Amino acid sequence: MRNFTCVHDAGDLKTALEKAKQVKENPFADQELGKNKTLLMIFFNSSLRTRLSTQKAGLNLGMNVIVLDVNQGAWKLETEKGVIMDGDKPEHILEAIPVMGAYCDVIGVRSFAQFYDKDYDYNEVVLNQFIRYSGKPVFSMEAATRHPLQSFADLITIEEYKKTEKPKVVLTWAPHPRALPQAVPNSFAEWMNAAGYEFVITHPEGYELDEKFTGNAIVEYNREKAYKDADFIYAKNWAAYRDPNYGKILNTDRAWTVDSKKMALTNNAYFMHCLPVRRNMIVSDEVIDSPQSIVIPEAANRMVSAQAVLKEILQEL
Ligand code: AN0
Ligand code: CP
Repeated sequence: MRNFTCVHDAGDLKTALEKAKQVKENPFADQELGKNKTLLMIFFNSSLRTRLSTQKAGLNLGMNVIVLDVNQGAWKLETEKGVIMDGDKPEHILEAIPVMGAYCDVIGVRSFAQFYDKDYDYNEVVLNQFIRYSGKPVFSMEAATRHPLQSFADLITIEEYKKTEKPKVVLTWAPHPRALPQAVPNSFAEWMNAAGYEFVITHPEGYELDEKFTGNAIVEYNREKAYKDADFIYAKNWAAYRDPNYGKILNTDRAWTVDSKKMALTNNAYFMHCLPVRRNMIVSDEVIDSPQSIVIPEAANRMVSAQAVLKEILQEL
């Protein structure tokens, strides 16, 4: 594997899952693989899980790890090409990226959608610049349109908990006070489609995602119908994708909060969320505190997905 930005980079999912299982069972088996190799993690946005789990994954593989929060202590970076740099940004990403590449062997990048310009976001300008100019393998730690390490961990988790070969997995939109990117739901849809599960998406009108990611997924506007007989309920907020409302909040109706009443419609479904989660907005305390909530093992699997991906990248260095 050279770069890891989407489900296609993971190759055959059965094989990827098998390899992830080996990593989980024996996390220190490949300590030599990363010896004298440096992982550089670049954050343009906040993180708890991605930062810690990816760092731990690198350490498990014997790597050295450097973390840079671009917005804390580094020079402010200009990302637009061709601008006259007379503003508040002293350095251009066109120099910063190859410099970063010179100091490491593998680069992880977190760069969320900014919601100023849909094309800029959906063309993954920042991530692609790292791929183009760093000279090093690059993996996404949540970019503008996808969060593949999260989706891979979600897939691992569903495989661990599922009781039938093709479980019914339901992605439900849920309310949130701030406009959040579509990266997690886009990516989740892409991975669930690739896994071949029965996959249903439910959201209020106006929250349709890019069909490039949702593919043939069933979009069910009737929430109760969507929940019926679900084996997994995966909650997430996202801002509107479609024009003219790209990046806008259209709805904050707490009727969409995942609660016990709605969970009662399911096939005793497990509750999942990528975290961080706002309690009693996205999900009621009762549901997230119930035995059906698997958000903690889901987050723990972020270490597994990160290590499985880093291992593949290291093997091709
Ligand atoms: C981010 C998002 O929704 O994309 C990160 C999730 C992993 N969430 C927030 O900013 C709250
Ligand atoms: N799920 C996830 O990526 O969490 P962080 O934003 O804390 O990394």
